[in-house]
Amino acid sequence: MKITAVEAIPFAIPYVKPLRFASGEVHTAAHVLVRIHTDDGIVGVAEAPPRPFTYGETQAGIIAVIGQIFAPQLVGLTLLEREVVAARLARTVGNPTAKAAVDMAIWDALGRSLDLPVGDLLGGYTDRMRVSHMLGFDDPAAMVAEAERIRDAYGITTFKVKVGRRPIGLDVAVVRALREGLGEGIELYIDGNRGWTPAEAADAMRQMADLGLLFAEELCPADDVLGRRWLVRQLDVPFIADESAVTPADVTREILGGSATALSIKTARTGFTGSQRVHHLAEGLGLEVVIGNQIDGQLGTACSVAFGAAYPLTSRRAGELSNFLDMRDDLLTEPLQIVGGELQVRPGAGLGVEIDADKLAHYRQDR
Ligand code: MUC
Ligand code: MG
Repeated sequence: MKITAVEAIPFAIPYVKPLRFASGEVHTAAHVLVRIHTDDGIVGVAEAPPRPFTYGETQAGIIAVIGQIFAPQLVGLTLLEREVVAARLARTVGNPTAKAAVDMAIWDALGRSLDLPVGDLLGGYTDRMRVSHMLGFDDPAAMVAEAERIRDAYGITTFKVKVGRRPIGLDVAVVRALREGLGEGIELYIDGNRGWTPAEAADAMRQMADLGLLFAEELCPADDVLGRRWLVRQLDVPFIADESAVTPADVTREILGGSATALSIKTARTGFTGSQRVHHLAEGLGLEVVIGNQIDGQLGTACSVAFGAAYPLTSRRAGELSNFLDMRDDLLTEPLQIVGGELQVRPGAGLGVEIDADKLAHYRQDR
């Protein structure tokens, strides 16, 4: 079970329609496929989605840090030495999605070596999750039409609405149109990606007070600690920390400081090992948790659902597991299927997925 090589392969798959939100937009899934090879011939996989506007990582930077810094530190370790891996990766600051992909590819390789699903190794609570779909910026009619299409095609009834940075009246009109168009039976929450000031956020939340929001997520800049505390104190729905609470230490600071009351856990940035730490902390603190999406492809989504389904806390709420629906294609031999509003965990060893060699050859950017 010794690690012999760590590969970082750039690939790019276009989106059918771009996703736009307050801190950026995504037109192409220009991600990095990470492959961990062992001396038994096992190969574990995971993907890193660069999000320069959130973490400062780029595709070239992820490839460089894995190739130049992480790979030499990991070759020779066994798949069971995951805490040694975590400690070595932690010597380098930042680079969350690069570290997460390395960690998850090691878990995948471990599961394949033991012939056990990763979800069972993590916690084995359930085999599926309800799915929440993210609606990017558009006008109200287009966002309602998109939500109806997603509900009718996949049975999804939970929607996260992107807000912030554009006129508040437009965001409020979108949420109102969704509630009126899709009815009381759907769950709605908003994500501002740091796009409002605390006063703007308070105003917007007042205007949406009758719309039955489930949560509000990262409405204003994380650095505005006092403003966020002021905002959170006046809200009557949980306030989710996303970009502002990536590590367990961030979680402690945000929650105990009163500037958030719930958490987004994204395996794309904390892997399985770090996400376990955040999960256990959230459980101890009694927080609501949502499995978030770093605008992942199907491989990243397979990781999210494997982790989310592993625990009662993370599988309780609908997880954000559907961004891949906006991509033109993907890398897996068997595409993930959302049916009846749910995504099942793949049953096979490791993550239970295989990379399609022809698709990888077509989309990889290094050959
Ligand atoms: C989200 O929940 O914010 C958009 C930016 C990012 O970092 O993640 C996505 C989704
Ligand atoms: Mg968010």
